[in-house]
Amino acid sequence: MAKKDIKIIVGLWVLALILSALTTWAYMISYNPATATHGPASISEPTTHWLFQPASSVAERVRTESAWMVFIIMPFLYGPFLMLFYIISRFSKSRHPVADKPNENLTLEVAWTIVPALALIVMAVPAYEALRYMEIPPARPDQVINVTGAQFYWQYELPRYGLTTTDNGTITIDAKTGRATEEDSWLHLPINKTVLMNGQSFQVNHAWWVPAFGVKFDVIPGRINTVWFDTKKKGYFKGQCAELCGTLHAYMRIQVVVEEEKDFYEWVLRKGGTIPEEEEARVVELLGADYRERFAPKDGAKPASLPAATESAKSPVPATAGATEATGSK
Ligand SMILES: [Cu+2]
Repeated sequence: MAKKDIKIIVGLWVLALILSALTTWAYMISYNPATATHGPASISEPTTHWLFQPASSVAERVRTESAWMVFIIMPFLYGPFLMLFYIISRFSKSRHPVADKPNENLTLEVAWTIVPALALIVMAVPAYEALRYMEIPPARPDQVINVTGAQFYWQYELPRYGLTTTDNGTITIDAKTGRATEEDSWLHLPINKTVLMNGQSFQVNHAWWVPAFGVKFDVIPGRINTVWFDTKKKGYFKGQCAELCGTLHAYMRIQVVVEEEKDFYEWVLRKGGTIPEEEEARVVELLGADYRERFAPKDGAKPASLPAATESAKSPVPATAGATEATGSK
């Protein structure tokens, strides 16, 4: 191999680095400016992509780390391919009829072992930090939600407001308003708050997964798993049960509405929730002193929840609860 070839190969590796930087840049600017600051404005709008429109700090963190990974990994894809194309053309039979005698190059062999190993270490550090960030919930979360997976619906409990709501996955779009008639039974969250989520299940395993929040966690009978995220964007965020849990697994959709604090309190009151003393002043400020009369749920207006779910949710799930025991003989 001539000196010139070595220069060209080094040049190709520099090109590979530039291409990687361009790929990462293209990846990072792939926000849709129309929806970058908020999620879908109604449930009938398409889902925003978690990678391009993260709606929580956790999802943002995941996105930043993955862009960093792309930057580190791509040279290992571009570099060998560029070299391969160059070598195929440079050392073809017509241009290089007599093959070089194969020989060893210790420096090169050490380099191509150490460089990828270093790349793995460089990737592991921010990945571990991101993991820590995701795993350690805030000490004083603004909202605590207890989610329970069931065959085949989701039940949310907001203990602070004495509120339980059941989302059975159905979405009926009202042609006039373009909104779903079930909206009140979905999980509602106020914007710019930290949320701690405790998940459990009866019967079988499920997984609560809302990509825009960067959250996916297993909910398992007999234990409580916890995740956290914050609500950085208003809108309708969709998710799905991500653990094959039975015949209607595909219908265990998840809908989360992130809205202004005022709208959130209105929802709490419409659902028959109570406002804790320490939040009273804030609610009066947002909704007016007569909020109790104005937003009290009318008789019969309380959305019916599935009785089986409510009963089981009240009693703690026994550690040994099997499918037959939890479903009971109903
Ligand atoms: Cu499920």
